[in-house]
Amino acid sequence: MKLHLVSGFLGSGKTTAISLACNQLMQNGLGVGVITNDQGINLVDSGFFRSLSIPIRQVINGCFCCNFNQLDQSLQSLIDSERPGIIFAESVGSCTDIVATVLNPLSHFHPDIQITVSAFADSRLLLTLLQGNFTPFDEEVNYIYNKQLEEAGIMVMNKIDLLEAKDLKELKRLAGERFRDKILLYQNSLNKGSIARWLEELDNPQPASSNSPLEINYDLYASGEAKLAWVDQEILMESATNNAIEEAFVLISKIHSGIKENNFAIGHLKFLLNGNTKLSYTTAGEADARIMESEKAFFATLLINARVQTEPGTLARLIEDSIKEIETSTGCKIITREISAFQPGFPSATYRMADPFINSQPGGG
Ligand SMILES: Nc1nc2c(ncn2[C@@H]2O[C@H](COP(=O)(O)OP(=O)(O)OP(=O)(O)O)[C@@H](O)[C@H]2O)c(=O)[nH]1
Ligand SMILES: [Mg+2]
Repeated sequence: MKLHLVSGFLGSGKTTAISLACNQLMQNGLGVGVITNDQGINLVDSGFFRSLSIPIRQVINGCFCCNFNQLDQSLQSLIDSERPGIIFAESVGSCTDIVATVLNPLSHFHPDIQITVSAFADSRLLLTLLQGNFTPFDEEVNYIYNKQLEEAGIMVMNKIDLLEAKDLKELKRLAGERFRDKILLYQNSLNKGSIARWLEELDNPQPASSNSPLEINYDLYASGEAKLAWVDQEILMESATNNAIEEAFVLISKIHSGIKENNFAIGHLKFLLNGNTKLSYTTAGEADARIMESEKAFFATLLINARVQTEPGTLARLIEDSIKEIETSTGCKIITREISAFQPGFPSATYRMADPFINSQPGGG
């Protein structure tokens, strides 16, 4: 059994790559499974994987490292019920230190499982950082971003299709200089060939030394996480005019533009419409809606997962105001079924091991 840990910042493309990789593996007759992870409970990504009939388990209410036992149980449950050859575990995009707190404990307790770690980065954001330019995020958030890249043996510089040729050349030069000892992949996760290349790399046994346990300042890490607000909200839209889908798109666009107008940096703003259509905005701006606005419906469900650099109360109010405005302008009725707004708590790992086979000490943080 192989387990591929997939880390990397919010919106860098982990779910996209994993879903395409699973499709390819399933087409080749291999059993797969995915473990999703988040600080929240009601996850767009879990719904997205379910809509693709990919078997999943979730580790919720905190990162893998703080919920190691839940991760372990999810792994066992997937193995027992699906007998997969390959499992992908996608860690929440605000999490780091996973070599010491996830990889090493897993290797310690499951020496029979072959484990890899890939860290994803949005090539555009990474290039900005490597060039020494300002990103839209505060320094403490960038600290997490850099730590995620530092620890993984395989670095996937993703979304290269969105870079101009000269920028890709520059990224290759700068990344080659900074990450000398890593396997560097320049990837377009929407492209089958690019995903096949990643899978090929994952198939090679990774020497334990290719991943590096971090020296990390947990206070700084925690303050980076605390800079981000999380709002998860599930709503039901009832249209007076059989236009619930169109009205949902208007609401999505209203929430996005509200966040932009306030100049809040977006980690990831994602939506799951009717349990099967994922729309996604990151700080670089793209939304990849498969347009279905002309579809007629009296009802639509919308799950909102917003991870944005601001206060949770501010973000929740912005979403609520957008909802009210859409109700007034379209005449539809919007019922909130579930909502939570918070910022991630101080990370406190179940285990922290500098080496899987030598020392073991409880706790990170
Ligand atoms: N053009 C392009 N878009 C991509 C690529 N990979 C991902 N995306 C888009 O980037 C957005 C975010 O992708 P996700 O796969 O949801 O990112 P993620 O890392 O799983 O995000 P979190 O789980 O929130 O941390 C979506 O709009 C994807 O369609 C890529 O290689 N090229
Ligand atoms: Mg994801």
